[in-house]
Order: sequence, then C-alpha cells, then structure tokens
Amino acid sequence: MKTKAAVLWEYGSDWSVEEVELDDPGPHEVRVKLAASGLCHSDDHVRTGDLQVRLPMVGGHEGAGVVEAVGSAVTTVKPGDHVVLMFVPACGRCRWCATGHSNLCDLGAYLMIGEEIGGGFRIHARGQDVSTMCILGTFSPYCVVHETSVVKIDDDIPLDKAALVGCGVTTGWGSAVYLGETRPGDTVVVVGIGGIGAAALQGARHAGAKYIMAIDPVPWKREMALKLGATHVAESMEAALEPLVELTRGQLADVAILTVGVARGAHIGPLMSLVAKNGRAVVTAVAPHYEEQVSLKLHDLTFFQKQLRGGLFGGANPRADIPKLLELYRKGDILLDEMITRTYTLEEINQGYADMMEGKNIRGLIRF
Ligand code: CXF
Ligand code: ZN
Repeated sequence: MKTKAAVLWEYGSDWSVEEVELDDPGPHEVRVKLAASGLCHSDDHVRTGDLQVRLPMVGGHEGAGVVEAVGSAVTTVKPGDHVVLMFVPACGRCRWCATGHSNLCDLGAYLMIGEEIGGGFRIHARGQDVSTMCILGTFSPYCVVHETSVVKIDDDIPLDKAALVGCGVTTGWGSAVYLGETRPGDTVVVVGIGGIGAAALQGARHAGAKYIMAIDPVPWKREMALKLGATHVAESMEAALEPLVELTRGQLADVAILTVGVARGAHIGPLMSLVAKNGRAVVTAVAPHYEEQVSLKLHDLTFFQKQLRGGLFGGANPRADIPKLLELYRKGDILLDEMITRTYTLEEINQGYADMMEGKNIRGLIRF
C-alpha cells in the first residue's frame, strides 16, 4: 500500500515527510494503524549521526495503534487488537527472554542490523529499500512489524498515552524501580527531566522514595517535576550536592539516574559523587558513538561500594511490564497525560524536534 512517512536520507538533514510504499505483512508480521508516535531523543541521535544505523530510515520507535492485518503464521494478536510497539522485540525463547531479561532479547541485534527480522525491507521510497528505527518506523500512519515487537493492551487505554510506554515511560520507570532498586524511604536523584526522567520520578515515587530530587537547567521542567513526584529540585548536579548533603545528613542519594539527552563520559564522575555508600548510579541516557570513555574514582567502587549500572528499556520485561504500567496509569499511579507537552502532525515533525532541543517539551507527540 502507499502511505507517508518521515524518512531520514542522510545524517544532518531534516526528516523528509513523503510518500512511501509499504509491503503487506509477511507470515510473522502485522500491519498496525498507528494512533500516535512519541518524539524520543534517540531518533534525533540518528538524525545527527550520533547513533549510526543504516540509512535511509523511517524514524520513530514509540508508538501505539490498532492491528489492521496479520500474516498467516501470526498467533499472538488479531485484527482489531490494540497494541503498543516495543522498541526491543521479545522472542520469548532466547536465554534473556527465558530468564526474565527480555529487554535484552537476542532479536534486539536487529536494531543495529538495519534489516527487518527475517531479512529484507518492508518500506521502499525513491526506488530504494528503507530501514526502520528499532525495526518499527512509527513516524508513519502505518507500519509493518514482526509480531515479537507488539504487545496487546486493553481497548479502553487511550492509544496516545499508551504510545509513550513503548520506550520512554518503561525506560524511566524501570530505571528507578528495577535498575535502581529504589526502596521505601530512599533518596533518589533524577538528572534530566524529559520523557525518561519524568517517568523515573514517578517510578521513584511508586517505590516509596522519601526524597526525590529532580535536576534540570530548564525552570518550567523543574516546576513540572514537582507535579510528577519530585520533592526537591536543582539546576545542575553541582548545585544539587549541598542540598542533598543537608537532606540526607551527609549520606547522599541511594539512587542517581542519568537521563540527559546526550550522555557524556564526563557526566559519570559528578553522578557518582551524588551517590551514597552502597548506592546505585543508573545510566539510561544514550551516548554518541564517539563518546566511549568514562572516568571513575576507584575508591567509590571499592571503598564506598557504589555501583554503576547501565540500562536498556529500564531493565524491564516489556511484554509483561507495558500492560502493568498501563494498569498503574488507569489507577492514577502513573501520570501520562501530563507528560505530553505538545502534539504535532507528521508534517510538523521537524518543529517537534526543534521544540525538544529548545527544552519546550517533556514529550512531544505526533497524532495520526
Ligand atoms: C534507544 C537505545 C539505543 C538504540 C536506539 C533506541 N532506546 C530508546 O530510545
Ligand atoms: Zn526512545
């Protein structure tokens, strides 16, 4: 079928919204009519070339919609089902899926391979095969994806809110709850209040943290953070240290989560300096491919027993956790409406990313 999509043809250029040809679903694939797609920073990392994948590529990896057609071998969903797209698929069979780490599913290798699961491409434009961000490509009203990339959700959940749970919300919430192992009474610091940071605050609140400090240089984001669970705010990691010392009587944070738009090796030292003995520094932010080295004080590890943890998808099991998080949304435990700052048409996508870079959005969202 013919549809439109936001395509990236070369690093550094804008998203080009244009007509593309979308193949019918293969045996293990489904076609989803998307309701909404979140504007996550990671797509912009590809646009700038900080994350290098095969181009041309349809962007977008944070979407939800309704299954419209399924391939002959699909057993897990049917036409009419509401689904969230997961930015890492879950095969259910590999070692990682089988041991409760499906965020690390071996099929995740396809995120960097550039072809779809099973090989080849489902989108074509200007006579060329087109890849898809995270084997999804949600910057389009329609996408054809492998059935391992979708999870069915209840019909009454608004799909625009559900879209955010396909990446940012699960990543942030899981960073506080699973990777950070936040416990009742803990002190948690969240550095960077975008989609991931806003969800990390809410994960920390859910887990019963006593003090939650949100760090962001943008004043209105600090205000918003106070509505999403933060008890204290600061402009920078440096400015946070003194109030944190005071709050915790010198003990510092049990959990510090780095969710800034562009992670740098130089962030890790200041992050670790906010962490208490036996505490955890969690890094979920995406780093440019050329930013490889971090510098650590060995005494932080071996004398103070601080831990530095990386994270993908919040250490969650998205097929189980996405419906769970949406149930928490239904109960009012997770606020998603408040995370959507502005909505855009697909044609306005470049404006959406410009707004993100100017600090105007917690999450921008494309509605189809
Ligand atoms: C990213 C992680 C690195 C690969 C692209 C997707 N995650 C979410 O935004
Ligand atoms: Zn993302």
